[in-house]
Order: sequence, then C-alpha cells, then structure tokens
Amino acid sequence: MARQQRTIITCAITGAIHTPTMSDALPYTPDDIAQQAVDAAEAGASILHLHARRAHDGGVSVDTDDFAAFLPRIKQATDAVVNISTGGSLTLSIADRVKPATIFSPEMCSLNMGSMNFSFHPLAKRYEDWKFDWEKAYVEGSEGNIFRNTFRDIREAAETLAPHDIKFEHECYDVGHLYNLKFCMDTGLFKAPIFIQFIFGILGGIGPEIDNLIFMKRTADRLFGDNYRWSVLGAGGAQMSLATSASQMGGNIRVGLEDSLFISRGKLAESNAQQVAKIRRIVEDLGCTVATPDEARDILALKGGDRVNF
Ligand code: KMH
Ligand code: ZN
Repeated sequence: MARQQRTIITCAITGAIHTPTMSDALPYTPDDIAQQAVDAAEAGASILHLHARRAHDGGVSVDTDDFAAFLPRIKQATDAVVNISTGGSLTLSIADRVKPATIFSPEMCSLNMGSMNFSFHPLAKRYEDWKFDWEKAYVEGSEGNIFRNTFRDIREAAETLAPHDIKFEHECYDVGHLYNLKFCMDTGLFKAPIFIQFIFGILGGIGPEIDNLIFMKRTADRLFGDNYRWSVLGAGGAQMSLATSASQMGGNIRVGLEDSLFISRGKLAESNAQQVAKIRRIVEDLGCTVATPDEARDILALKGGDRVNF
C-alpha cells in the first residue's frame, strides 16, 4: 500500500471510559465539550470523535438532546469532520446507540467490530473520593460488562445508517475484529475505502506493543489491500508513542481525553487541544504534514460537511 502524504489527526473529546473524578479537564457540559472540540480542531485535529454526557453529573449519554446541545456550536465554529460514536454505552442496544447518528447524519460514525469485555475496572482503585455517585459503580462494573456488537448488531447499524452515506471509523481492538470486518465487507455492508482504527491497550483487547501494530497492519494489508485507510489509537500511556510510530508508518492517528487523560508520564493533560498540539509538533518534526479537514474528506471519501443534519 502506498504511503499516504498527509496525516489525519482525530481527537476523541470525552468518551465513555473516564469519569469526572479522574480529571478536571475531562469535558462533560455542552459548553465544555463544544469549546474543547473547537480548540482541538484549531490545534490541528481534522476529525472530532464525539460522545455525549449528562450535563449535570458527567454520566455517559446517548440521548439526542445531549448531542443537540453541542453539535451545532461545533459546526458553526469549525470545519472539522464530526464523527458521532455508536459505542457510547456499555449496556444499551445497538438501536439506542445508533439513534443519534440517524438524527444528525454526521459525516462519520464509530463502529466497534466485535463484542468484548471492554474493561477499565482497575482504574477504580486509584480514587478514594468520587465527585458523583454513579462513577465508582460504573467503573467497577466494567469488569463484568460485555460490550456487545454481534454480526447482527453490526449489520443493523450498517443497514440503518446506509441511507445517510456515513463513513465508519471501524474500531478494531484485536486481530479477530479485522476478520469480522472482512466478512462484513464481503457481504456488501461497507464500501471501500474503509477506515480502520487499530486500537491498542484496552483491557479485553490486544496490548500496546509495537509488534502488535505491525501484526495488525500486515493482517489488514492482506485482507483489504488498497481498499482501506488506517489510524492508530493507543490507550493510556501508549497514546503518544504509538501515534508517533503510526505516523512514521504512513498511518493516521487519534488522541484525546477519551483515550488518555495524560500529556506525559504522570502529568494530566490540561485539555484535548494540548494533546493535539503535542502530537502535531512531534509528527511535523519527524517530517509529516497534518491533513486539513478537506484533505481528510478527500482521503476518506466522505460525503461532505454540507450534508449533515445539525
Ligand atoms: N474509547 C475507545 C477505546 C466508540 O466510541 O465507539 C473506543 C471508542 C468506542 O471510541
Ligand atoms: Zn469513542
């Protein structure tokens, strides 16, 4: 596969893993989500991966009203591509998780390519006092949760969203997810070029070693040839180093407080934009050029920012 000329930076602004106790910088009110998203775009992110949160206590949400409270503000203030998560709850059905995308018809959506025990329960031991009542049980409860995306769920998401011409960020947490994606592609669910997010370092998925990045990339090359574009997300302490390696291999990268709360070892990030600025500096110093939103649209064959519904 030819080396790509531009590096797309995705920033995942808030997610559904971290909780308000873990960092004061984690945005959860609509104002903070919108502001941090706009700042991240200004710092160099051409894609904004967005989850909603409950404004009053930071709980995870797939409520369309919670998305409606920040999406138009982001659109007015930036040209960045908006990507709405369909993985915003560990427990709700695919129909509930896809609903915001059916209402807002964004250019992109995330889609987890399998079912897994997506767990972050070890984080609970780090905190004694919690800002909100729900947080401790939520974090501990992930030990027993199956994040579910069966083949039927994936088909349902693809078929429901097909009329919206949305490009998926196919989230692959292990090598088997690449084979799941290949199966789905062969049955006609997804059009080339597909966009794969290789995810490393989530408990329940593949670890963050560079050997695994090479293994995932080689497997994807074999399965998809020229029909895919790719990006790397390293969770926690692996974020910056794996993003740097990926950019040097010709891939795209994802940072953001959804994936890591830190800017360097032991030091909390002040904002999403700070992480974007850091990785941008690194990849530019190493000879890469960061993609603008329109370049990202071109690389990923997106429908365009004028065809969203917010
Ligand atoms: N938090 C990431 C590891 C989703 O939104 O669909 C995975 C994620 C899931 O981004
Ligand atoms: Zn996400």
